[in-house]
This record gives sequence, structure tokens and C-alpha cells, in this order.
Amino acid sequence: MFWDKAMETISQADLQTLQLKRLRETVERCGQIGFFKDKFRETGVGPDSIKSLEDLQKLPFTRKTDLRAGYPFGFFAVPRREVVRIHTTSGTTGKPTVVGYTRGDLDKWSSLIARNLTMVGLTSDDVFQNMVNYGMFTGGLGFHYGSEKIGMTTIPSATGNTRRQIEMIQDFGVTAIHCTPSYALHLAEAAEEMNADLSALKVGMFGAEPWSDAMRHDLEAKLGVEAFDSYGMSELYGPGVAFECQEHNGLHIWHDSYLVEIIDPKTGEQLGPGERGELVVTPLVKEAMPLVRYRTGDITMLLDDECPCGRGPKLARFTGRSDDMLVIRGINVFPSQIEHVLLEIPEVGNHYMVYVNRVNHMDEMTIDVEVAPGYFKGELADLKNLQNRVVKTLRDVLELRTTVRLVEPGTLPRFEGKAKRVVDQREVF
Ligand code: DLL
Repeated sequence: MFWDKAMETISQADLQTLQLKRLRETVERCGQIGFFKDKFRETGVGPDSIKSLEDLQKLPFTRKTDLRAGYPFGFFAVPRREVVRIHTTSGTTGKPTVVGYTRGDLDKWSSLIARNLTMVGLTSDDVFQNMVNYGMFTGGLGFHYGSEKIGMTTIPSATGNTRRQIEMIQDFGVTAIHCTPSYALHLAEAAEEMNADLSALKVGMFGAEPWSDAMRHDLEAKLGVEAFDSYGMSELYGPGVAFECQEHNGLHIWHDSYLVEIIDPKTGEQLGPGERGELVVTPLVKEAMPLVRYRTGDITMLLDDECPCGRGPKLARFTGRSDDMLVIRGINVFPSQIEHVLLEIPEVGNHYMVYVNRVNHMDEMTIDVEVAPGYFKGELADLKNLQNRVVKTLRDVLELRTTVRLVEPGTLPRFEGKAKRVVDQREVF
């Protein structure tokens, strides 16, 4: 039974009592970790200081760089023999971040995912194909155990061999899929080429990277699915942290398991509902690797409207990461804004690559954009008007001059996991 109605529609007063109890337990567990022990000693704040939820703000933030410095097992709050699984998440530089799970963690994590799958209407009547990496990435095993928990027929197809993936969707009558939105796009193109019948499909769960509403409409039309956004991060277990319900208007986060703050990333000040900032999460039930005030680096905001589904406050869809933001000649640009502009122009496809260079000390942004297959008639030179229109639309939205190069359909890279569409070639001083 994974529609945990009592928990998911709990009153605000009862929720706060539960959160306070779990916050105290979490801070207590953090006291077993050298990093927090030192921090608590330095700041004079610790488990005994937590008398109300507001006292959370007395605690220090934890950053990814702190976790890296504890490589490999410095953030485990339990003896290594109680850790039954390890995942890692790689950043752009250096050693990966290591995440440990006790048996209890694995059970709680899969239950959170089971709640999400139930929320979007999936049951043991469904056949589920999980098209993400099954290795150190948390998306594979994370969704797998959640889906088995609710009894779905689970196909651990992982990534690669797109034609075979499509054959399985057809032959096994798959009703639900999970992958990154960029892979979903690739899958949709391949299915079209194969003239595949995907009519049994009804639900597509996409996440692990930002994607726009324009992309949602595209995927829904091409794959015939209802698309749901799924957010998570390895340090907070993995997928299952926040998930869209059938209203498709923000992502529910399970407030009994994650205490949420939105802060101004520059000042660290808490922001209110409707104000966009960085998501900071204190996980409330983690055993092997508890954390306090973890700076996710992800940009979103709390929504204060009540959801008709009856569950608690939601987060807005993510616009990117504070560290993904490109500063081009002083102007802040999120790659998601570029994607949004391109998806509004039907003559160009959804595939693009962004290159940033410094020419004569000036930042220059060049965007390669594939022309949509139906619009390409064999000569790029004939498409000057289209190219000018893309440049102008980008300039209107980003307030930035860019160079746009149209390229033939099917020539830019396709991605199986998270897309890497930005290449910043500027030297870092
Ligand atoms: O991406 C976990 C996951 C797996 C989530 C499968 C959803 C589905 P990491 O590899 O640690 O974990 O990467 C976490 O990915 O901080 C965000 O920047 C980004 N991200 C994840 N989901 C979304 C989303 C998994 N729905 C990082 N929208 C996070 C935007 C997302 N960004």
C-alpha cells in the first residue's frame, strides 16, 4: 500500500512535530561524523540547540566540496559493516562523492519511490522499462527497487541499443518508461524511423537533468505518454526526492523525509514561497549518511498554492543549477533558456550544442542548432532567414548577441544519460 494517505495529507501541525523529532534525530546522528562534530564544536550549536524548526537556521550549511574532502567514507555515521550499498556521483573535477546506504536506507528509499510511482497512477498491472544506467548512477537501481516494491513487471533494460529498447517496448506491451529527457527524445526519433507501434505506452517519467515544458509537449506528442518530471540527487538517496503528480504543476517533495529551504545563493538568507533561489535540503530519515542543510546548487522555488491532489507544498520545476549558469559578457544565461527558445521555433529540432569562447578578451557564444528533419530540403544556405530569426529570438529573450550555425538533421551528438550540451572553452584564470 504505497498511497500513504495519512502521511501524504498530514496536517501542518502534525507534520511539524514529526519534522522536529526527525531533525533532532538527524543532528544527533550527524554528531557521529568527524566533519559535523568539528562544526558543532566550532559554532557551539549541536543536537541540544534544536528546540524548534526555526533552530535549523543555526546549523551550518554542508556543501559538495565538504563531502569530497571526506572521500571515501568520512561521512558515514555508522560502522562500514552496516553499509550495504555504495553509489557515487561524479562532478566535473576530482574524486567522486561517495554515498552509503544501510539496509534501512534502501528500504526507505525504495518506499519513497514507490510512493511517487503510485502518485502517478502506476500499479502491479503496469509493465515498466527502466532505460537508465544501472551502475553507480542512482537512477537505475533506485527506480528498479521502487518499481518492484509496487509489483510492476520491471524490465532493467539500462541504456544503449535503442532499436532493441523499442522492440521490447512493443513486444512486452510496456506501459511506463523512465529515462533522461534527452534520451527520450532520441528514443522518439528512433521509434519514428522504425515506424514502431508504441500504443501501449501511457506514462513517461523523465528526470536527472533540467527540461522545459516545451520539451514535455514534444515528448508527449511523439511518444504518446503523459510525461512526469522526477527530481533527485545521489546525496539525498537518488531519484524520488520530488516528483510531479497528475496536476503537472510543480513537484511534490515528501516533507516527512526532507526538510526544505530556499535560500539566496549569495547571502544564504532564506527566501519565501514564490522567490526563486537555491534548494537546501536536510534529509530527515537517512541513516548511513545523514546531512544537515545540504546545498544542492539547484535553482527552484516553493509554490504556495494548495494542490488539488491533497499532498503538501510543491517545488517549481528546476531551471538549472547555480553553477551551470553561464556569465557571458556579464549577462547571466541558463542553458534551459536557450532550450526554451529553440523549442518554440518549429523549424529547428530539439538538438543543439552551445560553445563558449573568449575572442579578443570578449566572451562569444556560438550555438549549433539542428534544422528539423521535415523542414530541411538539402541546402543549409537556403535557410538564412531561419538563421536570422533564431538569432533575433535568442537576442530578445537572453538580451545577448549570439552566433547561430544551422546544421543538418541528425548531425549533433545524442545522449543516453544526462546531456552535455554546453562546452565552455574559456580559460579559467
Ligand atoms: O540525477 C538522480 C536521479 C536519477 C534523478 C533519475 C531523477 C531521475 P545525480 O546524478 O546525483 O542524481 O545528479 C543530481 O541532477 O542536483 C540536479 O542538478 C540534476 N537533476 C536531477 N533531476 C532533475 C530534474 C540524479 N528533474 C543533479 N530537473 C541535481 C532538473 C535535475 N535537474
